[in-house]
Amino acid sequence: MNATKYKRTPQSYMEMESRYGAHNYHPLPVVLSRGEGVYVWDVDGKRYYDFLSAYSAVNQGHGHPKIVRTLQEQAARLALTSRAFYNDKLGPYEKFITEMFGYDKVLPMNTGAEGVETAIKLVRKWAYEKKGIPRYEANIIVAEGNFHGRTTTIVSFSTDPEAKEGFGPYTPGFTSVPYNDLEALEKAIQTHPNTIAFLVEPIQGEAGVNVPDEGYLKGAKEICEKYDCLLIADEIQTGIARTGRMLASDHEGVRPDVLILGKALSGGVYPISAVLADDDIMLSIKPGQHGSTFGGNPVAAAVAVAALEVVRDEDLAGNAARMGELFRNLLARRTEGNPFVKQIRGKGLLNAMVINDTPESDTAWNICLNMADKGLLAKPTHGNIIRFAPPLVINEEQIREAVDIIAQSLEEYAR
Ligand code: IF1
Repeated sequence: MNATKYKRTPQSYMEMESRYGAHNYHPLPVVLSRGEGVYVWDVDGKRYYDFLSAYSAVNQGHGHPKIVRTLQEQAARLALTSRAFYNDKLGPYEKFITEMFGYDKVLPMNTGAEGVETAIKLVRKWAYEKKGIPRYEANIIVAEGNFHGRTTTIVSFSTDPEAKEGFGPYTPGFTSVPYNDLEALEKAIQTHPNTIAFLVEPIQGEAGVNVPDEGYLKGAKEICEKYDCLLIADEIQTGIARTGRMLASDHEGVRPDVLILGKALSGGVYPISAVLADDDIMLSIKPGQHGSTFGGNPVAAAVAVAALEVVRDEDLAGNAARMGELFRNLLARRTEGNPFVKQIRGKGLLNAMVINDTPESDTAWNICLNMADKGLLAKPTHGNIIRFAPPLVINEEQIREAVDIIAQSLEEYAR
């Protein structure tokens, strides 16, 4: 037998993914095999700061002992029952999460996109039953530049050609308005009297950490109230302490009518999403009308409680606020005058740097390659924007070292 045939090099893993996997991603050329806290290691044992955190799913840090232990113990004890029967983890989880976020009820699902789909179905049902909207005439307003997932309905109201083009026919029932524009929102509701809801990200993640003006979400909530529409907040990426508060909506004291959570609701070990709402809305969906084989399974329920307890007990929101402030200040100071740095923006530990080059250029990609070389992983979005979103357990010393790496990479590039 030829032993070399079985040799596993970084190159061989990348080739296997390319040969046997669909080409729906273009990853940075690193092959990871281990993680702990804010760090990940590649197959050669090289350590990196993880400044993507699996798109904010790993807020609690890689391999958090409490979350991993909960996952292992519950998987061994009872993993899946389906919702045809009760289980002894779901009820306690539902009580815990509704009390934590202050809603009457929760509907458990798995992926973020499923959470968004669930919210859409929920508000439509509510509208036909409670609001008296003519059958199948309900309209939902969304924001330009949104990212809510990959299902056919969700890409139907995307404004990103990459996410949308070629996947029609598209689902009707959505109108989009410019983000961060309250006047446009109100006008759209007036133009579409069957509008039932406004679906929005408190900060647009995929759009490149697009932080709206202060008061935007509060204003949107007021407009929704004025026209008896529901505010649906997609906090799949901004929630669970990422922006320095438990929810990004908390920054403005806004309580969305429908709240969607995902990603870090599991600490990144399992796909868990949730839709929260009060009885008036949630009870519009009756037995048999919506569901999921895996939604609300015992592993998910146990893991979500553990993941939320970690966020609360370790004050990850407070740490995200403090470390985010430090990160933006240090980075701004260290990159002052660098011709490639156009803007640094963000809230808490959801941050981005806009690179001063066209979206078609490979400048941001090359800077990311250089940072990876120096031991920090981040990925460009929309060509010229680099997101910086480390796990929320990061400390001051680690922030300083990470800023050193980022600043050095940018300096080298500017030379
Ligand atoms: C991909 C970005 C992040 C989300 C919000 C719902 C979902 C997401 C606000 C869907 C998912 C992802 C998924 C991932 C890339 C990614 C992403 F690059 F597109 F912009 F996070 F920043 N709502 N975001 O951000 O959740 O169904 O994936 O669990 O699709 O490649 P999901």
